[in-house]
Amino acid sequence: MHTNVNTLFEKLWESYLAVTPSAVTVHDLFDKTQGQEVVNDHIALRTFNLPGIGLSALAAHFEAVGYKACGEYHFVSKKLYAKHFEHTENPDLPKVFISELLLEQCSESLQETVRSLVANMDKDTVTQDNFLYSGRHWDIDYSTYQRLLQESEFAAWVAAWGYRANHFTVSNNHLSQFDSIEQINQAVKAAGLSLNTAGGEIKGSADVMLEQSSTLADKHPVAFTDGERDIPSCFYEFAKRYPKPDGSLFTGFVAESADKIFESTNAR
Ligand code: OOG
Ligand code: NI
Repeated sequence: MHTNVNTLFEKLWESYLAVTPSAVTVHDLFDKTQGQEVVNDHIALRTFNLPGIGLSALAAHFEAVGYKACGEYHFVSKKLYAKHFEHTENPDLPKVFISELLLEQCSESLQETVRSLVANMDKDTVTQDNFLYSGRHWDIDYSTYQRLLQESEFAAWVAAWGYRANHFTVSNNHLSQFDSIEQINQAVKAAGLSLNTAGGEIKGSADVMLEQSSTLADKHPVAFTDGERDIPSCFYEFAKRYPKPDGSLFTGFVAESADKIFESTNAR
């Protein structure tokens, strides 16, 4: 486990950039117009709820550098469970959203496939420093990926990409030259990128204290045992937070919006 939170995020960023070339375009868009560092609202990671590699195993890496669990979320039709984490001392550090696929709710065949992939993984790797950005620990062929895709886009994504951040999120609240998600969306589209339109370009509203949008994941080559293929990798998100009745900014997530953000990595 890392002891330095900044090193952990730097490494997560590097492994994300390696498969998400459009992230450079997005990052430049806001860094150049702002002349300052982009502040990340949050990042997200995914896993399966198998012993030793579930949500809590990933969370332990963040807990080791000062994070604590703050909210939980259920996605019934996607068969996912998630929690979000905040840093106990530094509210400017990115929040972390971790989700796991509830395998016991999936078909026997999906369960068997996932168990056999994960069986190839050395369980000690889970506690190593680099685990959260270590990618895939098993071989997979393209037809297995496609079979998973038919039942669960989430399962197929984790099976193909393994452990890495699936998105970083620009905090609109920290951008001085963009007042709204709408304005950000215009700039992102003008830069030639496509937005995830599931549930509309903007998910949420001031009423739920959170507005979000995201790009569609890049298509990036993955090595399958039977050859390399381009499949959806990772994406960029934009979030604007609104104050709670007590005046402090809302720090949670909105399940109905998150449900649509997951679809940023859907095959299409
Ligand atoms: C996480 C989707 C949810 C949000 O901001 O609501 C999310 C994922 O795609 O793994 O990031
Ligand atoms: Ni997100």
